[in-house]
Amino acid sequence: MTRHTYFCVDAHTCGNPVRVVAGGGPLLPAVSMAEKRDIFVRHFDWVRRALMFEPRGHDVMSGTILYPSSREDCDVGVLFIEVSGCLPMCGHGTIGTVTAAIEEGLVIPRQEGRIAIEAPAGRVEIEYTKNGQYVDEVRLFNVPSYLHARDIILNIEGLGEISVDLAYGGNYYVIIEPQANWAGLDGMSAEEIKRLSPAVRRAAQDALAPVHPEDPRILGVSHVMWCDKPKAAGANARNAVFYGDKAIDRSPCGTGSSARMAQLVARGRLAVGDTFVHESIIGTMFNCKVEGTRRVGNVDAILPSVAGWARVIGHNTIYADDRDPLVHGFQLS
Ligand code: PYC
Repeated sequence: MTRHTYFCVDAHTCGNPVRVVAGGGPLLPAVSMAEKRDIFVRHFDWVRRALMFEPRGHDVMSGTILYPSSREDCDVGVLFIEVSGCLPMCGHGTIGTVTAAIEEGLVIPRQEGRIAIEAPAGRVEIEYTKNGQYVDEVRLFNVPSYLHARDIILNIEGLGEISVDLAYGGNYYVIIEPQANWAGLDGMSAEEIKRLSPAVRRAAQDALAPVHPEDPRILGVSHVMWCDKPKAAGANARNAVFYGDKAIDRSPCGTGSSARMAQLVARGRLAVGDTFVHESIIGTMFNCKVEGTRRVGNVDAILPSVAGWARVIGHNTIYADDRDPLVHGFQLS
């Protein structure tokens, strides 16, 4: 019998789960986080499935495994695990992980209020503010984000022809705004989002098959963002982001907000220096900003920042035990 034990700090960022594996994750060689991600996906993906899917997780579960970073300029390496796989970058995951890591003393910052993480998608600087022992807010300065394609027509069963944009913010997002064949989020149930999104994602992938201009390991359309006007006072826009097979982000989605700002800047609807308050499907908000610009390969990109709060909800020691016929998790189809 083999029992693997994972020492986790469970948290949520604006409603979306973040399970931080602080101990027990598989040992990986001292290479970059991008290479660690490749090795993990090839040899240890069962760990992700065990910790994310039922019966230890659920259809929306998301988390991270902490590693030492091999970069001098980073305080910790972060591997993102979730129901859809191992993302190159995750915004809500970063906010929850930094909150848990600081509050629980898992990372000792070299300078109070600032750390840098090594994500598979690159180095991400973080600023956080504290109130006593608690972290109030985390702001991440995300990877350069850019609009990959605009005005792409997709024919989707159940919707008809829709026009979408595709943008990168650490993951590739199909972005759908209200239009003739889609009235907006108010007329759409969560079940409908889950039913329509896989077809939209498939069609966008078939049409565009994006590959990151500087890192060919980052590729493919993974997320679908349905956009609408805000409901909450102070917000600029609202979204529902679909990922995996059944998940809708309860937070406003950090990489999604970065992709959305890149799209809006490219379309002249937002400018460098502008703030952008993004509202989630449950009314929680991220305070985002277009910090600057950068070239990525041959394309114009923005440097986005995203700020939000997270709460630690408990410690969770989880077993993945060979005696358990469901050790590798399951998902209802
Ligand atoms: O916050 O970047 C994000 C994210 C990705 C998937 C779910 N949340």
